[in-house]
Amino acid sequence: MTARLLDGRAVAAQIREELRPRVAALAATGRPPGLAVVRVGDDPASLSYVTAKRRACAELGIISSEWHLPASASRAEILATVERLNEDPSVDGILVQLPLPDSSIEPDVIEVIRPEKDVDGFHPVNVGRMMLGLPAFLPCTPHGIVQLLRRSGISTVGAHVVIVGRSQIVGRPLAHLLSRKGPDADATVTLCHTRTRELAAHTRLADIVVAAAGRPGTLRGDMIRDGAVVVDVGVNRVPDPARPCGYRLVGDADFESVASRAAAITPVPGGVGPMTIAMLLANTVAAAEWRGGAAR
Ligand code: L34
Repeated sequence: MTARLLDGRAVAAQIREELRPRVAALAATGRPPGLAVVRVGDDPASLSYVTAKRRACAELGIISSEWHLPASASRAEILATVERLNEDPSVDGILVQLPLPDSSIEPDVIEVIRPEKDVDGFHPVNVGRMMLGLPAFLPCTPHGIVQLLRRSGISTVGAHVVIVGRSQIVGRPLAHLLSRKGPDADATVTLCHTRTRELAAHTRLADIVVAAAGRPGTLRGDMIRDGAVVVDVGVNRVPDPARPCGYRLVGDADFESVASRAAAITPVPGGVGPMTIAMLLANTVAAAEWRGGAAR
């Protein structure tokens, strides 16, 4: 079998087209949607993701601003930056790009973002609301995966989904979204992680495998059944002297061996990454539409 590619770039473009009239309606009121991005330090991957996010905003007519702080910025400086953006009426959405140089302050920084501006869906209020099935900003990567599957015609209803990786921003919320009731969910979910015994024994039972461990080679062809669907969330830079930039991107799945057995697979790049950005745009537009707190 040769796997069908699940084209995240194409589906993301479709989502952007659906957002376009909503952005235009907001712009017509004189208040286009506004996104503020906070970036701390000089992590090259963060710079590349933030640049892609700002470009996507500009293309759609969302006003974006970037607040770049040095790696040496203190906890108080970062919190003060977020608090200023909380008070700024032109800012509908606030995103603090993770990881922070000092990851121990991430919970405090996330918690200071006003929940109605938390377009990443990371604030405890949004996490709690999501868990309870109340209206909430959904985290962009897991929501992007749900949309990519649905818009690619892959049903999760009654399916066994095995997720490898229990992160707070991907694996854990995805397990929740896919196991809840509803047409884009209703899956039976197994959440695997670094301490899982016999990982392959789990992944081989899956109709859909999500590789979200952040490590290349997490999933190999011999770990899936013929005809499984594979969602590869990894974005890993591996050294490649043959490239001008000195690296290439690989996912968490060993693409060759997995694609030879799978029915469908998301490529890296061009799979989940663009979907993450599309869902950020969608959350920002929703934040602007809900301005003033109509939904909460
Ligand atoms: N606060 N921090 C916050 N929100 C997020 O949603 C993120 N994430 C993750 C890292 N930190 C965050 C992202 O934005 C990962 N992530 C992300 C976003 C976009 C892409 C990858 C990861 C992406 O566009 N990937 C492209 C290739 C990009 C490249 O060339 O480097 C792709 O096609 O996969």
